[in-house]
Amino acid sequence: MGYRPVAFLRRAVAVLEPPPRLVDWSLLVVVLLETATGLYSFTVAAASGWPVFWLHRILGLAFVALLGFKLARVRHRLTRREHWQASTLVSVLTLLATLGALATGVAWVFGLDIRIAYWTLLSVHVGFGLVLVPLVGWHLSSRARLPDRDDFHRRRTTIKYAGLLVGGALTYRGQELANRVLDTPGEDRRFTGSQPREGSGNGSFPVTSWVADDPEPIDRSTWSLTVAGEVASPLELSLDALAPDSSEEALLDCTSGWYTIQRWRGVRVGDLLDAADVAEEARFVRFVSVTGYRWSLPIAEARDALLATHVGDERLSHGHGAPMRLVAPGRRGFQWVKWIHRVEVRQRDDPAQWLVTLISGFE
Ligand SMILES: Nc1nc2c(c(=O)[nH]1)N[C@H]1C(S)=C(S)[C@@H](COP(=O)(O)O)O[C@H]1N2
Ligand SMILES: [Mo]
Repeated sequence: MGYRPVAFLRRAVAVLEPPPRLVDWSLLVVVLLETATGLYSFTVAAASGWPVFWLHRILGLAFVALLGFKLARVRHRLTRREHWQASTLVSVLTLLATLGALATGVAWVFGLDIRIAYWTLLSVHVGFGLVLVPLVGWHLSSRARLPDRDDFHRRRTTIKYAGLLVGGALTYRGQELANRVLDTPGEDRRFTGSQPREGSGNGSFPVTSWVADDPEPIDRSTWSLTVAGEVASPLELSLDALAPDSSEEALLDCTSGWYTIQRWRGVRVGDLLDAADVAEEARFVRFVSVTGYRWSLPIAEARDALLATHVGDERLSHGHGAPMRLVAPGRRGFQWVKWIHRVEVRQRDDPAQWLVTLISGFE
């Protein structure tokens, strides 16, 4: 007893462990792929996009094995003082960021729902991931050896990597099974990983702003909505001139890791566009916040979207975007622009919006 699991582990390691230099470069490749899939997943709102989340999870778990191989090989450089050098500090920081990213990722899948200061555990995970990229680059620049030809061209190596990925997929399945058996809160996550916020109205879901957007409450008596751009008759409407008579249930899924289903009420964008008489060349509709934050939707999709003044039969609170916010079903939360004061009909898409959402609100 006790001996067998150890022997089994040894054999598993022998089967799965790639040559050392390949382990190092694989760690880099996985960090880059995790960054790419992680960032890309922020834009995915439709259930058909599930593969990117799965890939991110499988690679993350394969990373645990690769890191284990690496640490087993280099641990003396960390534990023996005589091996310490300047680059050891970078190695230790890289290791800490890696462990932080892995631990928060795994804890998130189990449904651990704590906040660290203002941030959800998922946002902390993203933070660790983003600092990891420059750290890994720095770490490699001081230590990297290019792989040898002998490291490639081997069927065995291919089998090892396939084994790592299959192992990652099975481990993730196992973690999901554990969620079900142990009835953890992780079981309620959407395919995006987001956890539910139950209830209806302003108080039932968090106020979330992206980086620095935080305007003063808007004066309802002086606010107006402008509809302009590729239209024959531009509009400027006060709050009293708007009839919030369309309503719809829609799911808001924030990339910081929560979602809520609410009944939203307001003005259908298509009705506004008809009133303004849209030109034939129009292709996109841009929704602009008083803070400068903005997002564009293709015109057909925009027509179906709602400019909400109410949520769950309550008037929108300031934090949730009063007097008017975009409700864009099938889009991630960061595209649901709050505190809207302009709707611009345009011929072209707006790539700069990606940058603007990050920097709006900074003086
Ligand atoms: N103007 C503006 N709109 C915004 C944001 C922002 O920072 N500024 N944050 C977005 C993000 S990240 C999300 S998830 C939703 C959150 O809406 P809520 O604060 O009502 O929950 O609003 C979006 N709309
Ligand atoms: Mo968000």
